[in-house]
Formats: sequence, C-alpha cells, structure tokens
Amino acid sequence: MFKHLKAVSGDPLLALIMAHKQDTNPKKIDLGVGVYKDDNGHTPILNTVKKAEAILLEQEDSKSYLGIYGATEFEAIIKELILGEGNPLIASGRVRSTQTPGGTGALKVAADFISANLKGARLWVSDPTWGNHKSIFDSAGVEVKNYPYYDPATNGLRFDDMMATLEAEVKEGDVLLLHACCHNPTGIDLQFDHWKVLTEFVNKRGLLALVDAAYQGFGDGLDEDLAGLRYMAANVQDMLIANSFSKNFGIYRERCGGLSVVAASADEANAAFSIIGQAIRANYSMPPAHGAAVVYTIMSNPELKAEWVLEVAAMRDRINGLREKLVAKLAESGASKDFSFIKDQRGMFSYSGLTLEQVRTLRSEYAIYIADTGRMSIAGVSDNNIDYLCESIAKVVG
Ligand code: PLP
Ligand code: TYF
Repeated sequence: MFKHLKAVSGDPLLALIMAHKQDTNPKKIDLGVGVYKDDNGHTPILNTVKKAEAILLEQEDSKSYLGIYGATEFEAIIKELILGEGNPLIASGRVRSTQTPGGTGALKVAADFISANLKGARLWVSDPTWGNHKSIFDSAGVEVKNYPYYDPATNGLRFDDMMATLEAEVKEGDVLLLHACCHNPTGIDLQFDHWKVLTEFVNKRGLLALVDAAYQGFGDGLDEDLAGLRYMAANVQDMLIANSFSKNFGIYRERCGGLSVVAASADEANAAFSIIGQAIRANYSMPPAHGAAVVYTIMSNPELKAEWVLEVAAMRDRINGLREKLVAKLAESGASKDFSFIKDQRGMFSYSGLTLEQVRTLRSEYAIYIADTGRMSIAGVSDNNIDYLCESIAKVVG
C-alpha cells in the first residue's frame, strides 16, 4: 500500500533545531526557531502562567468536553486583546471569535472556510512570508500568490512595488494576508500610513483582509502593535483575524489561538461563525482546553493581568535592547556590512541580509545556527554570546 511513497523533507526550521541540539560545540548559538529565550538561552514559563496553573490545579473540576468553539467565556477575551477594551466593534455584534489550536489552527480553519465558501478566491501573501502560510492554504486548495514585500537592496519594505502588483493583479473577492506586526521572517512592518492605504485598497477592490497576529506585544506594545489592524477593522465591512497566544503568553506547546470574523452585520457575523464551526468540527472537533484556561484566568484577574502586561513588556524590551546591542557590537567588530537596519526591525526576527554561503559557514565553522534565508531569531542572542556572535559574523562577511 505504501510502497510508492517517498519521504518528504520536513520544515527546515525544525531540522535546524535538531541540528543545534546535536552540536557538541560549547559555543553553539541557536538563532533558528522563533521562540522567546532568556539570557541563559532558556524559554521560561511566565510567572503569571505558573500562578494561573496553580489556580486551575486547585479549582478545575471537570475535563468533560467543551464545545467546538472552546470555552464560551473565552470569546470576550480574544476580542478584548485583539480589538482593545471598549472597541465599539465589540458592542456592535459584528465580530465573533473562536478559540483555536494555536494561530496555526486559526489559519487552517480560515483556509477551509475560504476554500469552501469564497469560491475562486486566491490568497495573496508577502514575499517572503512564514513558510506555513503557503502549506496551509495549498492543502485547503486555495491558490497562493505573492506580492513584493522585502527589498534586499535597502533591507526595507518595497511598498510601492507591493501596491503596483496588487493593483495590477488582484481580482474582486481575493484574500489579502497581512502580518499585524513583527513580520515573520523579515522583522519589517507595515507603518500606520500603509495600513490606511491598504484599507482603502481593500474597500475599493472588494477584497477580504486576513490579518495574522502572532506576535502582539513583541514590537512596540500590546495596543501599539495592533493599531494598523484596528484601523482596518474599523473601516472595512468584513475581515478575518487569526491570532496566537503562543508567544505573548509563552504557552507554545499548549496550542492556543483565536480566529475572529468581522462582518457587515451581527446576522452575517453569526452566519459566518456557524460555518466556521462546521470547519472546526470537520478538522479537530474542538480545541484543547488548557492554554485558553490559563489565558482566561490571567485576563479575568486584574492583578494577574497587570503582571502579565509587565512580563510581555520585559520580553519586548529585552529583544529591542538586543537589537541596539547587536548594531553597536557589529559596528565595533569591524564588519564591512552596515547592520544598522536591525534596530528598525521589530519582533522576534531579523532578516540579516547574510547570504546562504555566509549562513552555512557560520553553521559549519562557528556552530551558529541561522535559517538558510538569513533570518535570525533575535531572542537567541544574549550577553553571554553576543561578542562571539558579532566577531564570527564580522569574520564571515569580511
Ligand atoms: N503566524 C505566524 C506569522 C507565525 O510566525 C506563527 C508562529 O509560530 C504562527 C502564525 C502560528 O503560531 P502558533 O500556531 O504556534 O500559535
Ligand atoms: O517561524 C518560526 O520560527 C515560528 C515557529 O512549522 C514555528 O513561527 C516554525 C515552524 C513551524 C511551526 C512554528
């Protein structure tokens, strides 16, 4: 039965983690996968998560099934985080949100919903984008197209080219995927004025925006990071938002995210939400409970919520501080290349502009693990390894 099957290569990022794990060089550095790390290279459990888990251990009294949308009280928490407390959209009833297994689960449900209900719609993603975007929509039978985004010449955004391509090629009903903040893999974000232009464009051309918010809080602040998303949500009729709690609550393996649908009226939102429910049932029946229970416990307790806001700020400040240090140390180390663009990028990642050859040399000769594309996960840098890292990069770039 399986004789004809040929093994496929897995996600290169996950292969990179394994290669780093197996490397015995004591100086090894992992700048591969996008998880937050502290100065010891450890991905900690947040204090507020530990406290919430202690409460749950004490108070949880059943493991019976929830419903397809997960815990009903969680819907309000998703809306509050994504749209901001008191956002008039919430009271309007035009938004419905469901818990999902991670941001990935939200994207998968969105892909199935689009494939089954918006016939012929194509998905437009940035070049480059998170590798899983294409896999998820391909597997749901939605055609994926690229718009220009990253400019290797300036290590910046090609916004004019992005708009020119979209202007020329989108069809009414197509779906435009945007990263809310902390763009993965480049670290280069759309600015607020870009969101205004895109909102007008979405309305003019009859597109559906799908915004992926996986790193809320890691750029400039929990509210600041979603200012563009919120402007768009306030000024379009319909929209889909896939969000992840993996990074900002540090609960990666618990698989907790959300999918929100914004529609023209409460009735339309409820209809779309019921169809989203069908896609959920056919995929995994219902999401796992624990991550959402942790997030709910924190968000519904004013003291824990305030402490969590500070914990997110500490993760953000550490990463932004590392960006400043990297730029200063790379300049000091005499690298021939100008790396000052790293401090203008935001979030977990930086497209470093290092070539494939340079990345491979860093891996084989210096035990420094960076993705083939040159994407560095900044959280893997620390005061303990930054000197070795910058000296090694300087040697490799000449
Ligand atoms: N979207 C982007 C852009 C991501 O980088 C990630 C990262 O893991 C996700 C979605 C999904 O996150 P998760 O499924 O781990 O919540
Ligand atoms: O891009 C990253 O590093 C994160 C983590 O299949 C990740 O988004 C990477 C690959 C993957 C799942 C998560």
